[in-house]
Amino acid sequence: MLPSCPTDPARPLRWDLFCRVIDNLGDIGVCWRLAVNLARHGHSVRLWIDQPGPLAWMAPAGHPGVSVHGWTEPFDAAPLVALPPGDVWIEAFGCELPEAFVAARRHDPVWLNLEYLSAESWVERNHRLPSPVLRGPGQGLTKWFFYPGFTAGTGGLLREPEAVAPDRAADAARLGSLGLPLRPQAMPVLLFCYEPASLATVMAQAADVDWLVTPGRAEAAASNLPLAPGARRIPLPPVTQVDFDRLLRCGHLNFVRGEDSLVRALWAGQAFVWHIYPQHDDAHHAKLDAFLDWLQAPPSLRAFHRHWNGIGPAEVVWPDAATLAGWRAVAQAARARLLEQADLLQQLQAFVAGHAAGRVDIEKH
Ligand code: TRH
Repeated sequence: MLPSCPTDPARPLRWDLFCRVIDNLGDIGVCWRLAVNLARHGHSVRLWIDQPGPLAWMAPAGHPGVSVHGWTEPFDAAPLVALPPGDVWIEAFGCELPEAFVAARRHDPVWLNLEYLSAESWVERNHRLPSPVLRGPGQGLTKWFFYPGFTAGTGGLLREPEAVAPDRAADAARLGSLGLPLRPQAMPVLLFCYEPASLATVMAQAADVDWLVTPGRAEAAASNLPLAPGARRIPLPPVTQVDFDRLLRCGHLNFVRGEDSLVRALWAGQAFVWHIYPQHDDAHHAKLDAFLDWLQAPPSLRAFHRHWNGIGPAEVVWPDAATLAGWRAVAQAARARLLEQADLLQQLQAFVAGHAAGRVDIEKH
């Protein structure tokens, strides 16, 4: 047994964060955001990632305190000797850490498995559960499940200062410099989605809208669809994560998808519709319902979500001004509830500090 890492909560820690990109942008998006948040709290982070390509436009300037390392298999552990050992390991979304990395450890870290986001009730039960490592070079260690979530009994959500107190003037100046041809009389609507079941119907109804269409799947899905009178498509380039958040704050209605942009839409406090990441066994249906329950979504917003996500026969109706105001009010109320709770960074730091003080098992059981 190696000595435990000195997780003195008063000193900045070294975090090894592992990310394996499955598809889309969520894996890298969440991990980059987490790394930056940790660094902003004084920690140093090594982000090990198998496909770092999108960081070239998502975060071209990098961030002080975050170093990005390629993760290739077989993992070459030799360079680790020259690096200070990590205090905390995070395997994001159940990506298994390379055995060579685990075997090369010089002390026993706090080992966390950061899971996917869900509003389902089982999340509170599973959050912070231990998972003893029974075989391999980590045998004898314990991994801990860490679940982000929307309630106080979960690990919370990542929340930057800009999410709490946005600088509207800086947002406007920066978005102005992107040169988007927004028209004052048209409503800006951000489109970030997969291939929604009702995209054609929605676009045909949405009059006087400036559609800010994100590149990739949304652009491919929307490019040839007929528009309603007075509507226009504005194709976006890939923008940095910071600018993406700004776009969400400026959109009067935001179509978001996956995991990370959903959270940013909540912080933006504007009306939004979520295209949930589809799972082959339709497990996302219950996940969507749980989220809409937590959101306290009115019937119009529920119906729109079901249609957008291809669930059930609900008739899609483009929201009028009053309906949209109602959706925005719901988003803002949810945001206010979230601001009352500890965020993911606070929870992570408290968990690691509790681990150092030997309190973790006692708290959970
Ligand atoms: O890309 P996604 O659909 O990612 C998904 C989900 O996270 C899903 O839960 C997961 O299982 C799957 O990947 C593997 O959506 P998401 O999570 O919103 O991530 C998008 C990220 O891309 C987010 O961090 C914002 C960022 N982004 C930019 O920074 N600039 C851009 O121009 C765009 C379009 C996105």
